[in-house]
Amino acid sequence: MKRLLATTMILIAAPIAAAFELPDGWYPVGDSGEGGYALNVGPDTGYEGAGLEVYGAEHTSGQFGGVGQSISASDYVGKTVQLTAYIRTENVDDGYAGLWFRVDKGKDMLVLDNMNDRGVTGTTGWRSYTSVLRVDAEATQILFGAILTGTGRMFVDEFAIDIVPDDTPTTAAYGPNEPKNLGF
Ligand SMILES: [Ca+2]
Repeated sequence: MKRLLATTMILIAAPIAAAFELPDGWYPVGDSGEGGYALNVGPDTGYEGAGLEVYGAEHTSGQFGGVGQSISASDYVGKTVQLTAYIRTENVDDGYAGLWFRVDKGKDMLVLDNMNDRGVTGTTGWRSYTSVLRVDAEATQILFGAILTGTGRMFVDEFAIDIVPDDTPTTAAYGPNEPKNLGF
């Protein structure tokens, strides 16, 4: 009887002790996980059905948590590419919620947009956000996801990556097209 009880307890305890697993393709970034930002996919926490929740109540500036995914750049080289996702926030303070979108060549980062110039703060309803980057002809990898810095709760859902017309304004700082004040 004692032995049976012990076995039953292990069976009950196992799912609680098991680490939360993100859906295939996604990985945690920054200070996510034990002792850091909590990640959870709820069946009805998304813009449509399931969505990701990132919770950082105990955290302060300088820390961030969230998710990422990496894909080959091969289908996107030489193109202008738009990342879209829906974000909702609750009490985001001392930081922001946003998408992150990055293009790499091998181990080198070519360009990054992490929405630090236009992040979502406070409590907001579902809204679509975009990030637009040019994918260099020599790019090898595209990385994207969502992050929360500071405190509060972010919900994110329905990511999409689309090739857009080349005249679509980008959201990363490549610098101005024309030089300025060359003669002072
Ligand atoms: Ca969803």
